[in-house]
Amino acid sequence: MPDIQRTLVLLKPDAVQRELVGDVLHRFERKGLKFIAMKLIHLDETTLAEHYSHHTEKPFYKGLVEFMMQTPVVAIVFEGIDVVAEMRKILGSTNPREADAGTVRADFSMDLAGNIAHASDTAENAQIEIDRFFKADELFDYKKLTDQYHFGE
Ligand code: FUP
Repeated sequence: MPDIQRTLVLLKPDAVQRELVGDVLHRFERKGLKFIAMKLIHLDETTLAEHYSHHTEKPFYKGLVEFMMQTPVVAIVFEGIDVVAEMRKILGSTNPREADAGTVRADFSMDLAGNIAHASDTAENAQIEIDRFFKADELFDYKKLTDQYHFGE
């Protein structure tokens, strides 16, 4: 049985300011990934302290939080086979200068904080992050007619 997962993506303020939202979203769409929720959110310090709880003691934390509050971010939930790992593969390594060519971060960025997008690292964390940013009735259930071309029968 295929492992149907969900993952949470945030297109960060650098993507918004640099007018890259459409380009990045286009890459996800061309891969056949299915979004089931999408909205703008202006993050606050409380939400970011939860989201980056593994970084609160780090020297870069304050700058990271200020950066993440510069503009609204585009929050998206994707659903599909192995979508957690697939999304992280498309984005590439956290540091854009170490990311493989062809990935979003390698192709669009040189900056560690401004690395275009966040994506959940495990299915378990994805569920926590989705609950953090979305209400249940903001997630949609629909059939994508192109699934047969992307995933076979
Ligand atoms: P990721 O799971 O790829 O989002 O990576 P991390 O959770 O390790 O990092 C979260 C954010 O902190 C990244 F967007 C980049 C930023 N960061 C820095 O700004 N400086 C660092 O030294 C490490 C991470």
